[in-house]
Amino acid sequence: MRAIVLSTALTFSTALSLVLTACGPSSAVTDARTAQADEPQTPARGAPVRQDAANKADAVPAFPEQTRAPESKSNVALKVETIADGIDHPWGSAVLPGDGSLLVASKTGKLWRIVPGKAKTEVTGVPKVDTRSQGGLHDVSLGPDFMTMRTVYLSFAETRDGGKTSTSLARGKLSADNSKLEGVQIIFRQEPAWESTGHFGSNLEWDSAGNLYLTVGDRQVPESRVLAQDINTHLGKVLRLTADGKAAEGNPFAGRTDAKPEVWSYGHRNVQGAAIHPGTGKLWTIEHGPRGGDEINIPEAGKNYGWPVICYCIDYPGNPIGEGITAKEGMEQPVYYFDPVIAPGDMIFYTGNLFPWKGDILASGLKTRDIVRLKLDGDKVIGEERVLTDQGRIRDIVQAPDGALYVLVDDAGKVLRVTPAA
Ligand SMILES: [Ca+2]
Repeated sequence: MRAIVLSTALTFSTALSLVLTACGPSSAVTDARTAQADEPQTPARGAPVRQDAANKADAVPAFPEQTRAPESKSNVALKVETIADGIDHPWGSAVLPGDGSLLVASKTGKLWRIVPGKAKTEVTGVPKVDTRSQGGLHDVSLGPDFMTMRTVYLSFAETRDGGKTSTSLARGKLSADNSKLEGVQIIFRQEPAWESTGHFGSNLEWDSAGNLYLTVGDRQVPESRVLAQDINTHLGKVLRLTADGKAAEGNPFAGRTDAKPEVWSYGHRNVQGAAIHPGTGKLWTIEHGPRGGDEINIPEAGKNYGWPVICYCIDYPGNPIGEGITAKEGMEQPVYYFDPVIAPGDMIFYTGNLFPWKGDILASGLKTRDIVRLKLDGDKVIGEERVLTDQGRIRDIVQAPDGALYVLVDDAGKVLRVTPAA
């Protein structure tokens, strides 16, 4: 975009000079030329990773860094080891303290404990999950009290009355031998439940105060997706809950009779990935768009992230979403968007020392079958690279204590340990 803007400005300036020249010698011409010569040269933006046509051909980014950042190659050769296989669509993971082992949730409703170098073992006691379509056991997260109480949280698709479903949240205590969850209770249910098996979200992230962000999708069908704009529902929202599954203190709509107190931010489509920024402590999210419009946002209290009113996307049949607009007063712009989409399963901020990627976002591309590395300058994306491009649909990434990456590959049913090749 910047190159186009510059060339437009140059054309205009040249035309202005010609007009002025046609009117005879003038000091204004000299002044204009001098100013042009003295202007600092904007460094050329490198080519982006994707250079094919966008789905939303008429979209103009709100700022130059909002999409298609220049490719930024780190040229790290990767060593890939399979530490578990035979997992039917692994979805979410959590690293256990101590030995670098992890819990892995699978779409089919099973929870596994993986110890690198050993056979995987099943953790029993998982609540019954609705596995149809996009349902399943989704995320797994250790409670802030895990070291003393061994509390584990699970987000999942639950069958509700009348054939409806919801995103629900359960917690239980992981037994000392890591073989089962005990005393499992469902502590939160998305309302209203909906007759749909799509767009559940759902990612779990803890803030530094011990509150839990749960992302919940718009439930996919036309009748439900408009409710992403209705703060009196849990559809298409980021929710902020206590460790007991109640509305967290200080939530933006607390005390209102026309809003759900659990809502943190709204106007989201289907947020399956989220991470806390290691420097600012703020929540960042990554959500699925339809054709175009995958977004990274920094959801702030009470703010509206636009879906399904604004979007850098078109709908699957090719028609516009709503009025086909990308910006509106009172609605937040994404920090970054992808068109074409990557279909993001999750994101992390890399904080280790093994890779030269400290502070970068690593996002999993289900559709692009890779990891999308985004280099940041503050809140702006300034570079993009695709890594681990030969393993399959990447669902989830988690950082091991030693800085290695554990990567869940959806279609291959594997958990990989990825490190730099020696
Ligand atoms: Ca948005």
